Amino acid sequence: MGDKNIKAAVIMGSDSDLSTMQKCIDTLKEFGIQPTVRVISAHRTPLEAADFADKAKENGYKVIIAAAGMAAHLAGSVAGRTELPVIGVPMQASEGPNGLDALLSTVQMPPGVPVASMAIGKAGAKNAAIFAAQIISLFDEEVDKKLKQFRTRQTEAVIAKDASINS
Ligand code: RP5
Repeated sequence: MGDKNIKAAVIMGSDSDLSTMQKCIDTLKEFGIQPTVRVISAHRTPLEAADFADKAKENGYKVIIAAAGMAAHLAGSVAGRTELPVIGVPMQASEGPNGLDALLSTVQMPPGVPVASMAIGKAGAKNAAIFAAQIISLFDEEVDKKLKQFRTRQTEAVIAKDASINS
């Protein structure tokens, strides 16, 4: 592994997270970022998770997006093994706590090892991609341009809706 042109990795604890994380992958592609996508679990494949984290920087990634549900330790365990920025996306995998379990597991990192935690589910998946693009835009002009265009389109769409409601 290690295509130096691939700047972002999207990892998730289970293939059952993919339907939610597809929003993240699609949004990254809209910004011209082709991510590596992997199913890696902090609990079920801990050695693979450690190996991925240990080699992520030398493999050329600039940012890692890690999604997991229930006791969501993936983002945190990866963050503990790399200096790369790690964005966590809590998945709504359990029936009881509705993703609150994953949110708290993702966001409540001990001081010294931060994870940028997004919202639960699809909103978090989309925002993770935008946040990753914001990081990459600091050194990639094409992504920066696409990010500005996205913001303009988003603003114009809301203004148009406001105008149509009042017309
Ligand atoms: C987590 O457990 C995964 O990220 C997933 O959200 C949840 C349930 O996994 P499956 O039982 O659907 O594989 O590790």
